[in-house]
Amino acid sequence: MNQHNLLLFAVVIVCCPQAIIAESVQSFETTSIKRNIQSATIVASIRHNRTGLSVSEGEVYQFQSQGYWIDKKYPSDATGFNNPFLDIVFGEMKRVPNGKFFSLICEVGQYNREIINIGELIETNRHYTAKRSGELICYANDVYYAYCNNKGSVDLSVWLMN
Ligand SMILES: [Ca+2]
Repeated sequence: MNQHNLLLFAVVIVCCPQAIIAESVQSFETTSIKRNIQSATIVASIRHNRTGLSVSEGEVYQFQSQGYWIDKKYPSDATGFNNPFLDIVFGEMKRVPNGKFFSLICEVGQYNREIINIGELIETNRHYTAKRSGELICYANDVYYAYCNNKGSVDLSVWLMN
């Protein structure tokens, strides 16, 4: 961690003390995504939103979203927002650095690093072919220690294409 990031980390800890509390992911029933639409709510202030919905390797999925969420004073939908100042100062510290701020991101399973930029898929109207099987665990793309000023939620809808 360089000096700039160390200072940022200190500021965030002072402003967001709950950021240092570890979140545990409890065991949870999941269901496979089917051809009919299934939905889950993704809360902006939660770093790991369990959806209870699981993808299967090799299957093709389509995503849509509804609703708005807010990063401090910047509203966006699930496709996220661009802000030149935030991108310069904090862009590299986002959990998915090459994704937009507040783009909806899902990981497949708790411990692997299969990351789906759902916001970008929705924005570009593309499908997703699952590279592995597991539950979708989702979040707004933000700096890991900066979730305390997040508000709102988006609803993610997903269905099986093939
Ligand atoms: Ca934030």
